[in-house]
Amino acid sequence: MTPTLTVFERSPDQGRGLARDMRVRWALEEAGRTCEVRTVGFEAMKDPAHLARHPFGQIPVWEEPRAEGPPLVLFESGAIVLHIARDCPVLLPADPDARARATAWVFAAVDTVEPPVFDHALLGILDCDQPWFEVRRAALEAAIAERLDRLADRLGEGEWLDGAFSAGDLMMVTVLRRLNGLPLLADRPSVAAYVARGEARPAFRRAFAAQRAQFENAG
Ligand code: GTB
Repeated sequence: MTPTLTVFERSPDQGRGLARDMRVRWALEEAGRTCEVRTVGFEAMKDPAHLARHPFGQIPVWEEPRAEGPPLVLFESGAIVLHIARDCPVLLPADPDARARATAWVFAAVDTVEPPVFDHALLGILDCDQPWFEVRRAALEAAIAERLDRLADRLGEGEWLDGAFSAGDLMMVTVLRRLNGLPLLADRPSVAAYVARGEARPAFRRAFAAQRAQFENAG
């Protein structure tokens, strides 16, 4: 019984793999699993049928059929990635302490690093004409710089945040990819190299190609 992942019908990121289904697609590839893809348009995201799957009318949504009873329906990309990771030692190691630390990095990605990074991206799209734009941009860039400096400290000479690659790295790389091309990232070569290492993984490349093909086929 194949699970279903619901994604944007036509992602506003133009196939750059920045929407939050990308992290789920990548986790699936790392785990050697497949899924059906269901697409949803912007209007349909707020229809009762989609709201029944996702309380906030967003993507991604994960649906996993059960032999008996209703399917498991999950929202929140971090929760979906952790669910997929449960049975995948590449994403969550067997050692309980290493597993707990990898989980902490998943939360760090979505709760500590993603907010200023995403707000910075939204600011550039929505608020360029606001009189307070420059002040807000400076504040967000300072917040992002601080997070990146601490990540650089933690990475040191290492390849990944806590020894072997894990779901924590997968989530962190998907968050930091939004900074590709910006001095904020380029000025921190060890963090930029960390992002590039994630993007070079075969599983990332397969997931990226799949979402790009879907975007192109959507016309
Ligand atoms: N915390 C939730 C999670 O991690 O799953 C956040 C989910 C979320 O924000 N989903 C967005 C969504 O459904 C898509 S990913 N938005 C529609 C809505 O809220 O009505 C966010 C996103 C959107 C667009 C780009 N882009 O164009 O680059 C990147 C990321």
